[in-house]
Amino acid sequence: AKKKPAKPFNLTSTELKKKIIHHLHTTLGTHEDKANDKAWWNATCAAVNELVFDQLTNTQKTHAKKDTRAVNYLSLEFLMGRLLSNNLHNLELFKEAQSALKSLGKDIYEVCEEEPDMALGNGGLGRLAACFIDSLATLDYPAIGYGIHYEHGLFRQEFKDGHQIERPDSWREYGNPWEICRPESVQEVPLYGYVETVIDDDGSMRKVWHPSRKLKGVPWDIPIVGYGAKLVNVLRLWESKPGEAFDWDVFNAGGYVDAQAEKAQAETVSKVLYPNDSTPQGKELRLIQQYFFCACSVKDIIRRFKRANQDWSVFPDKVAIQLNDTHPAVAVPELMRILMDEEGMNWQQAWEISSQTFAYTNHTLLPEALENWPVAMFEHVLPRHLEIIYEINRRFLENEVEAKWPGDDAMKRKLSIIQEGDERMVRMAYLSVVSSYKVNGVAAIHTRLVKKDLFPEFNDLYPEKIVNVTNGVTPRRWLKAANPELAALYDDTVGVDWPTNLHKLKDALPLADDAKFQKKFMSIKRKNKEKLVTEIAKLTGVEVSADAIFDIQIKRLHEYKRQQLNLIHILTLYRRLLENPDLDMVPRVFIFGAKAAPGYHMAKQIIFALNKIADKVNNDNRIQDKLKVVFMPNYRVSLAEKLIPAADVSEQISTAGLEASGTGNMKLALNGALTVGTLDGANIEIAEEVGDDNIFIFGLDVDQVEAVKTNGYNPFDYYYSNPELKAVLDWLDTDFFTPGQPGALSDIKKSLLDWGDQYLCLADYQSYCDAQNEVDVTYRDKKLWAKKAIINSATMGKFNSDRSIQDYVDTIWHLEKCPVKG
Ligand code: 26M
Repeated sequence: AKKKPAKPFNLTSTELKKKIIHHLHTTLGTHEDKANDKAWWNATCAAVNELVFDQLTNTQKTHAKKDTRAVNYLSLEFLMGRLLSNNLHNLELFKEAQSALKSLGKDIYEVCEEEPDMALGNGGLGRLAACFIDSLATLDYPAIGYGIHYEHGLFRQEFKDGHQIERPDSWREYGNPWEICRPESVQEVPLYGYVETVIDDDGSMRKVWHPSRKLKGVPWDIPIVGYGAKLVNVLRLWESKPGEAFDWDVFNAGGYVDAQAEKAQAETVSKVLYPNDSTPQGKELRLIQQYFFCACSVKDIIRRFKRANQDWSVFPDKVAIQLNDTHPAVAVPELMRILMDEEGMNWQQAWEISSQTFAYTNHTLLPEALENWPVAMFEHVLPRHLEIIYEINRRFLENEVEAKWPGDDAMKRKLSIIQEGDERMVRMAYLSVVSSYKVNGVAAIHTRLVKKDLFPEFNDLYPEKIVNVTNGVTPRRWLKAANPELAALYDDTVGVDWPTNLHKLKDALPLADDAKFQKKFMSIKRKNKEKLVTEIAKLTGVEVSADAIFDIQIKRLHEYKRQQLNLIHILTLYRRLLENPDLDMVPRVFIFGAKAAPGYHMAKQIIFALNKIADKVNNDNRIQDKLKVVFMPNYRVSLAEKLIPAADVSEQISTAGLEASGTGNMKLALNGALTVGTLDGANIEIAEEVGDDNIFIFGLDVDQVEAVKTNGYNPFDYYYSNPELKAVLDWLDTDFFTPGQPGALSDIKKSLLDWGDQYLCLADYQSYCDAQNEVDVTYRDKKLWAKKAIINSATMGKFNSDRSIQDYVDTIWHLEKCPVKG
């Protein structure tokens, strides 16, 4: 094994211990004798911050001085999870902190458990943003993440009689040690009002927006420590407050209550994260959230630009703005507005700059997930921005579309940023494509479909614009921190530099067949499973055995992700077991973690059904514990960190063509789970890396899905021709799982039959059952399974988010590294 490079901070555990105690006394105002774990956690964070804040200042000085090009990552979501363990790992001080706390009688894992998750995101898109800012800092790239300082992150999930209920999440109720408020950098945000056209003396025309309300954006900075801690970037999150023009006169004149109400309204803007991840609801508050944080961020970007530059024409050389989906697309008309209305540029000058600045990442092909805003609402909230969007659209249609398809009005209607009809809509995806210099999909197949199905005409118009950047995950959080024992095994086997060069794991491949290595690898898996057994008992009361196959599906609940396919397969096994309790099968524990959007009826039904099935199966002593079903409540980043290292099987079973990439698939394989999956999203690239023998691929591929749909799909064909399938679906109509409530699970059956089975579960059912049978057969051969698990983990090098970021840098951002001296 290679020698470790010098640590960023040469702190001994004794020195760290001193700092922790110091902060326990002076920051927390308590004492060793009476401090609880929360206080120890806070004191440890404060000790870490001493190092981090210093390096943050260094970084900001260096970046300001060098004025290098930077990327500004605009995202409504950053799903950060917990930061203490991650920061300690990135500072390479985890071991030191562990022994420091140990000598104080504290277990570091228990102390870390005190930290509430920063759940400022829904799922994949938000977690990707978090992995990306980790990689940007690790690779020495200047970057800022911009988002919203939500008071409440994604709701906390509880179950009541098997039903999901949503409870507010309050991640910073008692303060948060990681954030720094920057009142010196507040920004003002105008809203509503009207636009005046002014003709100046020289005959030229100007637009003046007279907003009727103003908000204030207060920035909170979270330091982002790169691995090795050379560079500390920031995540800047905006909190909304009433604007300065807040009516103190009304306040003094006895309008105290009204003024308080206005204040509350302003604070509502950053109050809560919208919990949808597939069907935007078109709520005015959501549009205001989007504009609020884009306006603050664009102003902040311009302020920094102006500090170092006089000449606007270099703006696109200094600034890249990445739009994480269309959610922040209103930043485009906002930049145009500032350049024209405030900086006095004409359209060409402003457009030249703006259209070289923005790039857009598409994360979904689901038509219902594409954001469209009613024109009337847009006009009410942002009248000037609507005008600008009209003008972007007019020039696009009259110049570019007309040049390519002369006289083709149908084409103009089709590609218009404004969708005509009863209720006219602003199509945010089209606005984003037209306004960006690059558009990217998030996995090879996804990008292919973005070009072919989502934006084919745009791809004809701009043949170089759409590119692929396959997603990745940070191996620091998802292997080093989450699976310390496997990380240590890799340290010993392939050397210690795999956290920054994940391809290094391949050096372990020759050992995939080695009995001793297999034993080490699988005994780590075993230990992780045993830890999860305890956690499952604690959180659900269900007793499971680590001898069983741990088969895990963790992701948002959505019909396209097909938790219901997993469900009907579980029922299939259960039926077989009831018919033959001596059935020879490897015991299996099916584990779920998933939140449903609060208004998504079918998703909530599927959760309810799984909970009811779990109740029945887990308490049925006829089946000799061969089958267990566990639904872990409140799935979130910190729970993922416990589940993923313990997984044997990773369920990635979306209808082909619908999961843009997936990133859980990468995390699970990296930790030695074997994938049962469709040829969808990044599964395809995972299969290429691990080889066809080491993954259980089933079901229709993208082309077959398309063919089935065009030929007219009828789920009843499968229902009537497959007796086992028919039996399990009919089971859902009885009250077997919901005693006294017949029909309580009928909607699931209906959705799979009467309502057309939109996601082709029945078409893939048999193939899925066969793949699951393969899993059972393969697992019996312990050595064969170990070999496949090792190959899965050791070939995940490509899915390092550092590689994704380097792809963005090479094809889209063109940044230069800007290392910082310690
Ligand atoms: C939109 C409007 C209003 C409220 C919420 C939304 C919204 C929020 C999140 C819509 C979609 C959101 O996320 C979509 C998402 O997470 N997509 C996933 O992105 C991952 C990262 O690229 C991919 O790996 C997943 O395949 C893709 O589903």
